[in-house]
Amino acid sequence: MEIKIFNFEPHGDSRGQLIALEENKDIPFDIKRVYYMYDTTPGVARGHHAHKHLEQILICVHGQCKIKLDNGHEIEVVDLNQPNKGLYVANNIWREMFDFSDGAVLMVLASEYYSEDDYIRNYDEFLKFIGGK
Ligand code: T46
Repeated sequence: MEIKIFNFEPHGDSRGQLIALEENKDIPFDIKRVYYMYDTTPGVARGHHAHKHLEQILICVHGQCKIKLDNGHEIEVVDLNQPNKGLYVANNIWREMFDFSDGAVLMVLASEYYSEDDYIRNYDEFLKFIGGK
């Protein structure tokens, strides 16, 4: 499976680092929504679903976590461990986020507004959905 990682350019100086992300430049879509998760309970995994249309970029802006991506044929696990590293997650990919470090903040830039209709939350339905494409 092709994994797309973006290495964003920090604007660093003696004060520290700053990263700026612009839609359709640094991020390959219109950014309609931003959300982030924090205070994650130790040991839990989140996600366990796919999206019919949504595209996203995941950035662990503090701490680290792992992302498992499954296209129905192959599984890859990506470490998100730097605030300048963005993982592109396309539609039709089953995803899981796990191994959150203490204090980790996972920020997500999304191409669509929130819509429960876009979720596929059952793995067998996901396999049927991509099989039917
Ligand atoms: C994804 C992964 C990476 C909203 O009301 N608006 C929102 O924009 C989002 C993302 C969630 N919610 C509500 C829906 C649930 O009641 O927040 C609650 C938790 O959402 P969920 O269980 O879907 O969260 P995760 O961490 O399992 O998955 C999230 C995104 O939902 C999903 O699109 O790709 O992060």
